[in-house]
Amino acid sequence: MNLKTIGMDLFFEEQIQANEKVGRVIRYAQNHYTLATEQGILSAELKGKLRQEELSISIGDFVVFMSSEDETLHLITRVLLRKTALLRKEAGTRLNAQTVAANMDYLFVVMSLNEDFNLRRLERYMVGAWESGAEPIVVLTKKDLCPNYEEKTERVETITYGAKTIVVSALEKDGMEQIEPYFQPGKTIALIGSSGVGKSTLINTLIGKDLMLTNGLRNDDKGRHTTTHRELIITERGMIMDTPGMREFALMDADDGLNHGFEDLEALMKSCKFSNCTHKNEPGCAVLEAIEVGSLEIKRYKNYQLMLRELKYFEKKNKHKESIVSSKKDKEKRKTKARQKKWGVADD
Ligand SMILES: Nc1nc2c(ncn2[C@@H]2O[C@H](COP(=O)(O)OP(=O)(O)O)[C@@H](O)[C@H]2O)c(=O)[nH]1
Ligand SMILES: [Mg+2]
Ligand SMILES: [Zn+2]
Repeated sequence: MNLKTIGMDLFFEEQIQANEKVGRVIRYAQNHYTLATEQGILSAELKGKLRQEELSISIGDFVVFMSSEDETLHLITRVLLRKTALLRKEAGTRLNAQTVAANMDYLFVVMSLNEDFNLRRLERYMVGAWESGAEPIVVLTKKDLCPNYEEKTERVETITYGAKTIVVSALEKDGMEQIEPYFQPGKTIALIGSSGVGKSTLINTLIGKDLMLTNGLRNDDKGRHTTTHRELIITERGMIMDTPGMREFALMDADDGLNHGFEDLEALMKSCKFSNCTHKNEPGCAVLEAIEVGSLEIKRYKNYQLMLRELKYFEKKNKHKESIVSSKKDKEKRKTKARQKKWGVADD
């Protein structure tokens, strides 16, 4: 397998030595990581030291590995710094971060136009998506079930600044050509969205094969928990991965994402008359004015406040958590790298 096909580029090349072997995690089950490598598909385990560090390796990660002399055993020794990562708070825990997907170039935020349609949930997903560092694209599905899809698309576009919106029916292969600009050789797409919105169907239609199990009933828009087969699918045409079905998307450490997802609101808050405006009852409050004239939906503002509180609470509780610290470090390094690239400064 050509390393370019699996997404290897300068960002990762700079992190490895000439004699090191590198692979990309495409699947994980019971402590075994399936790697796509130059030598083909291999099954690898974590080196003991990494296991002790409880390092979380995600599908999409690039790793360095070594092999036994007879090439039958493979051990992952190192995980490369991530280009992008989608994090969420692990379900059922208060404090743990879980990497949902790593090193995707594009993040498709998938929502169906009928049952699942929920702007507040979309806002939440968008915050996580912006935070990931990948380019978010809103994908509205099941167009065939929604006669007023145009009106709904317009409503979506009022809350998803800077992200492109695509409307499709994967079942009827309608609008799929809009996905082509993102499904490109060496590029990775990751999908997030509630279960039942049509992620697996979209993947199957895109790659032209029934690789993913979908909820078998046609036109049943209440499908749930149908993904049993989660993996990074690699083709010569492009790569795509699903994420675990999630009932809720709990944010963590997503202040940049919040700023980006609510650019409109942040700009408003800066233009209030008083710099310490609490946007409750002050004269000259740009937020209250916008709500009054109808250019800002109060529900959007409330959702923003909710997420802000959530992140603040989380930050306080997590001050000393290693998992967050390391993901923060990752992020800072990424940012420095991006800056260096921008200003043409040589990397160390
Ligand atoms: N009518 C219609 N149904 C769809 C479409 N996409 C998916 N579905 C149906 O929605 C259900 C859930 O789809 P699935 O792809 O398994 O959703 P996932 O949980 O997000 O992976 C299945 O019954 C699909 O057949 C679509 O574009 N139109
Ligand atoms: Mg699925
Ligand atoms: Zn104000």
